[in-house]
Amino acid sequence: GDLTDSASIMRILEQVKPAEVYNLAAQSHVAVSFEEPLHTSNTNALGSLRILESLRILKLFKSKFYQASSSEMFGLAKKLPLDENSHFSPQSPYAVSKLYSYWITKNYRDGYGMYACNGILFNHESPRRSENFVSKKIVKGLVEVSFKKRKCVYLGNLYATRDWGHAKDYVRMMHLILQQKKPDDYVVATGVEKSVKDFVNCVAKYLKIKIKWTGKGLSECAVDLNSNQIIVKIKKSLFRPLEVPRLRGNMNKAKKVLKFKPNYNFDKLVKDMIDHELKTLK
Ligand code: F7E
Repeated sequence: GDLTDSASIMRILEQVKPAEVYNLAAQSHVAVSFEEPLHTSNTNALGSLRILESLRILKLFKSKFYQASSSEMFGLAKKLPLDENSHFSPQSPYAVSKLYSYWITKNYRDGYGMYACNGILFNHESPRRSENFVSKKIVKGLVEVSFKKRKCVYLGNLYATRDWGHAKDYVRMMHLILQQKKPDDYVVATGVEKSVKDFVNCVAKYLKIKIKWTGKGLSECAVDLNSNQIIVKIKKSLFRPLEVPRLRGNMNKAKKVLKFKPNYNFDKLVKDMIDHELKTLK
């Protein structure tokens, strides 16, 4: 189906009569949402409404609904860590569109008694992540540098921090969210905050590339101390019109109710992504 096409959604739901619906469809790239705000809103915001409204029209009140809400909705957070009661302050068309879906999901739950939940997931990565997201870009880029297949990786804001978890852990949580007696909303995070620069340092360490950072602002770069080559450079066009400077979640509710026990921490996540990249390259 296509979330911008109500009829296709309606037809599928009528045929399948699903026990559970996981709405993971989206234009999910924050930077792209500044270039394509209408497409992003149509898919991410109205797309969720199209599913919910189809379920209601078809009287599929037994179908449970999961909405992929995002930590981006918190945006310019005043106080960290962020939990289910934290204030929202979206900083991109992407975040605004996700906030619409967050509220409409709650609205259908409260108004029509539907089993509809929001998983407010912080960044979750895996070897399957595409290269236009920073985690994969760094891993793939530095692996290629270490095999001399590439000279340099270009990045934007090195100082943004994110709470990075593994997609495998988070998908288990999505499922658990729909297995509870009552529908509810949950933050899923690790509670650990790392910067983009920390990510680069961690990948370099695993690949045994000794780097030294020099310069400031747009001139900041990482030099490989072995080859004396610059392997990370900053590119102005990779900065966003608005940035979310820091994100860190508090997953106490998920821990308590869903018994959230992640198998991966930051280091294990990075290692998993590197191992996959090395295997692919070899
Ligand atoms: O950026 C900075 C960038 O694009 C992370 C999506 O899954 O998680 C993801 O959104 C940070 C930002 O992910 C580059 O400015 C620096 O501060 O990997 P990202 P995101 O924007 O955090 C949330 C939870 C979602 O819901 C989204 O769907 O890294 N950054 N240099 C860069 N980012 C990119 N992409 N490329 C760079 O060169």
